Amino acid sequence: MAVLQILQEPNPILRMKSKDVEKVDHKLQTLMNEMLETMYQAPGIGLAAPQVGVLKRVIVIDLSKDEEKKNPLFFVNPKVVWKSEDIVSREEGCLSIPGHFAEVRRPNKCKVEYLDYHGKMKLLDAENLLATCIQHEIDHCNGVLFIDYLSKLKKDIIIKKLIKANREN
Ligand code: GNR
Ligand code: NI
Repeated sequence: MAVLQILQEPNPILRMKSKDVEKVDHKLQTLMNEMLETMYQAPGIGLAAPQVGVLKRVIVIDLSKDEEKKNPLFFVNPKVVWKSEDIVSREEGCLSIPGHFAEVRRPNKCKVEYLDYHGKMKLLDAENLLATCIQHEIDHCNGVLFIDYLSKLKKDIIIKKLIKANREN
């Protein structure tokens, strides 16, 4: 199973809008498996297909702790159909923005409609970190990164640092 390369900001691909998946077939399942491997290896708790250069609306998430049994979640064409009024601020990071973390405010709960690993329609009630993570990943599918919610100054500082770090690497 291949580990894929994770694109880093600034990269125009990360700013493009991903397309809906037509059919959950074996080829898409292979992509989902490779995304999961890539996420575990990083390590991260979520990964969206555009982060590995594939502009499809596919995300993988696993919030299980190191010592726990793995609990991979696969979402194809995820759509938030309901968001709670209550907003929480949580510290976010992103594998495409390594080494930078910031508080982001989002609805604490949401309901998400999606196709699962087998192409079956599902509706999930998410809250807390899972709700944050799903919203963060769906943002990726729309070309949005968590730094877009920060002040222009904070965002520009982070982007400058990423460019500098990349020059030196
Ligand atoms: O690994 C990740 N951790 C994380 C922490 C708080 C909110 C969102 C995330 S997702 C991130 C992995 C990632 O970049 N997914 O797109
Ligand atoms: Ni991310």
